[in-house]
Amino acid sequence: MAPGMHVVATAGHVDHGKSTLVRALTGMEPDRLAEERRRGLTIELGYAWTTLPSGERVAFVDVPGHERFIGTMLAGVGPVPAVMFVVAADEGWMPQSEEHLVALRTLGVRHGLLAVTRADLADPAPALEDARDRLVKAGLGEVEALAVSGRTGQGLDGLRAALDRLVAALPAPDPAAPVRLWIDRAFSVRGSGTVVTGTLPAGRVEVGDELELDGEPVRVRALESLKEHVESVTGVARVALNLRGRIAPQRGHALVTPGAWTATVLADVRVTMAEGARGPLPARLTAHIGSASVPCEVRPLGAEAEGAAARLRLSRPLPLHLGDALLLRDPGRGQGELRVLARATVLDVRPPELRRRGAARERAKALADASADAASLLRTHLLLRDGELAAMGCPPEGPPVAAGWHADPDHWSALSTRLPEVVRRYAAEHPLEPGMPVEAARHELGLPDRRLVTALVRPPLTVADGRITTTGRVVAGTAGLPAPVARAVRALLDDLATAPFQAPDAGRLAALGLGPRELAAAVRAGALLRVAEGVVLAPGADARAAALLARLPQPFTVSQARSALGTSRRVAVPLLEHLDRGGLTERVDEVHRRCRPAG
Ligand SMILES: Nc1nc2c(ncn2[C@@H]2O[C@H](COP(=O)(O)OP(=O)(O)OP(=O)(O)O)[C@@H](O)[C@H]2O)c(=O)[nH]1
Ligand SMILES: [Mg+2]
Repeated sequence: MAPGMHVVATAGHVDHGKSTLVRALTGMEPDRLAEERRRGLTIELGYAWTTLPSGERVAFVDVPGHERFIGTMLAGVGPVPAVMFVVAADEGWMPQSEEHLVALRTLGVRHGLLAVTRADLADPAPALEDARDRLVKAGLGEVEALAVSGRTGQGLDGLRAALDRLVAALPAPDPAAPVRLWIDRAFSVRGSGTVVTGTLPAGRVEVGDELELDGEPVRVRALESLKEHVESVTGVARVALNLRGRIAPQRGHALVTPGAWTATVLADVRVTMAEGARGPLPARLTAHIGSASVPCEVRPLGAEAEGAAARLRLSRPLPLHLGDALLLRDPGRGQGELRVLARATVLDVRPPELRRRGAARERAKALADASADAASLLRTHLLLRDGELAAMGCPPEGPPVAAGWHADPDHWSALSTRLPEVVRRYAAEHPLEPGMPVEAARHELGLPDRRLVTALVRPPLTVADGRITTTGRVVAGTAGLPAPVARAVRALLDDLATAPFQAPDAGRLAALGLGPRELAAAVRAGALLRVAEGVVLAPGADARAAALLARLPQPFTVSQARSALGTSRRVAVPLLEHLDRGGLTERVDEVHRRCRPAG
């Protein structure tokens, strides 16, 4: 395989040496603006890259640490999967160290390492120990911590090796994922038109592709990655796209695969307060996702206790999927106050209107039990098409009930009970007609497609010549679990909805308070699937994995399986062994497996 590319963002307090370290590692200048060099301060996002000892390439998005530029910092970190957290040995933990860490935690960044820099100025040991504890507690996993100096070069070889280990442990993103490229820079180049840059988190972009920007079609004329012309690029990658279209791109807008996302100003979310933040949330906040920062209104839907469900109204549409995490920030707060307030996990991107009295409360109850998946969506929307589910980021979990339609099982069985009654009544009222027209039944049942009616026909009903004549699901649940465990499991399931095979690591489990006993209870309740010691996935992930693996050329290797599933070896190896045990896959030889035919 060609050497991969990885993207790592910096984070840390102002002046702690982020840019100096990036410069020392890459030989490139992340602070490009004259003003930045004059003031010795990062203002805009900086970009620099290098080749690691293994041959893998890593691009850094260097963020500003000054508290005034927190919006820019979030835009840089937003689409990036891993972070190099920088703390100065001579200053130790500072307010923006804390704010950046809260932001990373809230955004769900779970991979990183710690560089305690300026180690030539002070003994790095105290800062190192303190900062490492904080990062581990924040769910960044088994954080490697290194003392370095961007000035003398001390520790840089060790840091390069640690970066190699960090990127090797990152889950492989899905190359078939729909594209959502959050723009972080946009400019015009004389002679070639509009250019945008961003971090492509997953999926693939090719020269000639048609993408969409705020609903407008755009064509990719040319493509660069790390200043090299390329024909195609697969995430994770830094990319620059030369675009054709009637567009004026800006930071915070996204280029997306047409039809694969839902652009919405309304979203129903589950609010999780950030570490140290207290509710209630102010009604007006700024929502951050990717490189976007958008003013929004927050409407709590129920009493706080009911799972903190809320409806967000964004000031402009954003392309969203269920399971997306938005960071909510209060831009009005002053110095020293906690400004990162909460994570909002998207649970619906086409929320129903709340007109009746008590509708908001009921909605809050429904959302308290919802996860970011097709089953939860169907409980609200009852019937959805394949394409609608895809645009909401929820691949259907079972076969369609009819021609690309998916139904909530309860709703579907209620309909199949109602249809014979409706047909009987029609026959009684129209004794001379040879049965009930399918169209009349569709209208009576309030269905959007006649094919749904015919799919509901079963003996003793039959359908012929467009007329119907006469002659009932289990979702494993968190319901029986203690409330804190149920909540923690739902948070995991939210994570897994977007990345179904990226099992939470020990740090994440610990951060959620899920120890061996809690996990065992959740597995017994059928709320989680245990693949191996400490490796859990959503129920049904094994069948889903088998279905994905069946599409690979057979037989396949662990590494092919790993990239098809978008995960790491830590998960892929035990998952394959689990599938072997379940008879879904079998070993062919030392390195190959194949899927076993069903039955
Ligand atoms: N002695 C010493 N000085 C350093 C080291 N790293 C950075 N500095 C100095 O610390 C100051 C700040 O460094 P920067 O790299 O600009 O810090 P930064 O974290 O990028 O700052 P912002 O981007 O504004 O948040 C500069 O004067 C650097 O020369 C180091 O390892 N040793
Ligand atoms: Mg800097």
